[in-house]
Amino acid sequence: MGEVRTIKIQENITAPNDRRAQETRSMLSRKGVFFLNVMSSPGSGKTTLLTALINRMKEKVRIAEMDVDITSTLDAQRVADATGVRAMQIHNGGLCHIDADMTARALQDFSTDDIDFLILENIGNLVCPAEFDTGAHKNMMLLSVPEGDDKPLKYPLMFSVSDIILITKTDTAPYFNFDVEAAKERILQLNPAARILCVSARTGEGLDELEELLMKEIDTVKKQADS
Ligand SMILES: Nc1nc2c(ncn2[C@@H]2O[C@H](COP(=O)(O)OP(=O)(O)OP(=O)(O)O)[C@@H](O)[C@H]2O)c(=O)[nH]1
Ligand SMILES: [Mg+2]
Ligand SMILES: [Zn+2]
Repeated sequence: MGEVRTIKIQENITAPNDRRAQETRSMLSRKGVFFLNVMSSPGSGKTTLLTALINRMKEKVRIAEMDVDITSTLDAQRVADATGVRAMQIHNGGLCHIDADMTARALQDFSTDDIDFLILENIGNLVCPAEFDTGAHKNMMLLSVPEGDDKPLKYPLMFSVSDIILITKTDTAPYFNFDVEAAKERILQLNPAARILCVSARTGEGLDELEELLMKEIDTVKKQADS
């Protein structure tokens, strides 16, 4: 079994979130660590996709993962067992999101000296996590086919703050009336700069493209740190 530590972090509501987030981003930029925050509703497939992605990328770059959950250690354990990379479970005291201060305090206990790529699996929620900058360089979100193509209309903030938007579980398309073009149009109306990819952790569709996109981000942060 992979080893997983757990840290309990309660929210400090007085911390000015954006300043704290910027401090984390600058600290990681100086070290050349690309930090990706991954969000979606519960069960969209974050852990499954990240596990597949880490296994494809772990020989090329050094990766660590943090998972946020209310009480369980299931996701960090799943990632540690399935990939062998260093994983941390953050228990956030029952909140439905994680903010910059909680992320920063978790990082005090989780070394980022020996990695190139830090992933945060945020808590499953399409509303709150979008309101808090965690200090990540980029936000990535998943919209799975079973959830429906209307979600950009119902949860616009999440789609607006995400740089990379994955339409996932595309292997289930035959069973759902998910209109990919309509979803893309709705997303681009909210967020014209969004990179939208269709992926499936089951079939591997789109994972080459996603890996390539993330490798570019990792390279960019690394080059800026070296210069
Ligand atoms: N068909 C199909 N099922 C998938 C895919 N990705 C994930 N799943 C399934 O979706 C379910 C939820 O996946 P998880 O990876 O646990 O989802 P999550 O977003 O991490 O869930 P929370 O952490 O609870 O928010 C599991 O039964 C997965 O096997 C996919 O691409 N295709
Ligand atoms: Mg998960
Ligand atoms: Zn919340």
